[in-house]
Amino acid sequence: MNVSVVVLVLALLQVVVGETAPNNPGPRTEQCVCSPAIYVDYGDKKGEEADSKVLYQLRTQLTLLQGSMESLRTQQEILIDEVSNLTAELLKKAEPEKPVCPDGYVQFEDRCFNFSIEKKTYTDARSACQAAGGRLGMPKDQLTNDFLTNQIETRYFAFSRYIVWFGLTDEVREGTWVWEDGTPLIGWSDWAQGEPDDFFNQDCVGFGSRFGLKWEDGGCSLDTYYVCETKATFPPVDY
Ligand SMILES: [Ca+2]
Ligand SMILES: [Ca+2]
Repeated sequence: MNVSVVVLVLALLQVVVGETAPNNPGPRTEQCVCSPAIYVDYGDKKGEEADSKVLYQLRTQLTLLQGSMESLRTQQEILIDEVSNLTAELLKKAEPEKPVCPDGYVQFEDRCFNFSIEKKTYTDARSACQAAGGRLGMPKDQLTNDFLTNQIETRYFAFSRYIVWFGLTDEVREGTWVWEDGTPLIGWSDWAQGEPDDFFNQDCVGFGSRFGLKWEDGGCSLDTYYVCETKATFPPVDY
């Protein structure tokens, strides 16, 4: 029996032992599962060396491929995140822009209101509102009036007695009430019981705390709180 035949017999014995003893798999059995195609020749040492070389190369390639796959997975995750961000940005840009209020103002529909911290005469309050780009507030309807009185209740609740000027006066002609935008008071109003009474020439109007924030006329020279309004505007487009 020459050397090649001995090696072949030993190899066959090893395979048989590996198959009949699954609890003790030899290294050969494991290698055969990994890549049986490489065992092309057990006839001599040279063949085994060649097989080991091929196996080594295949394992190296496998490691490289696994690395590439991991890298691709990472890139895929990054791309998914980017797509998600871009989609959100597009959706945001597709939304119709809404008018907004300047800082310090609260919005009601398309109007913005600011409630003073300091007290001023009616004339000075009017000037302050105009200087801020607006005018004294005008509660021309029930909904606007309710919004303003609710705001006032939360802001000035600590004070026992106050008036909050808004933009309505009869200073030009007694008994003819005119809003700050020059339109006459017609239709809906919210005068307190017994008001307006022009008591000692009262020509300016505000929400009166002693009347549950219903309207009262007061002396225009009274220093008290006031409410300004301005229009809500569309924010500048961000290209
Ligand atoms: Ca009057
Ligand atoms: Ca009065």
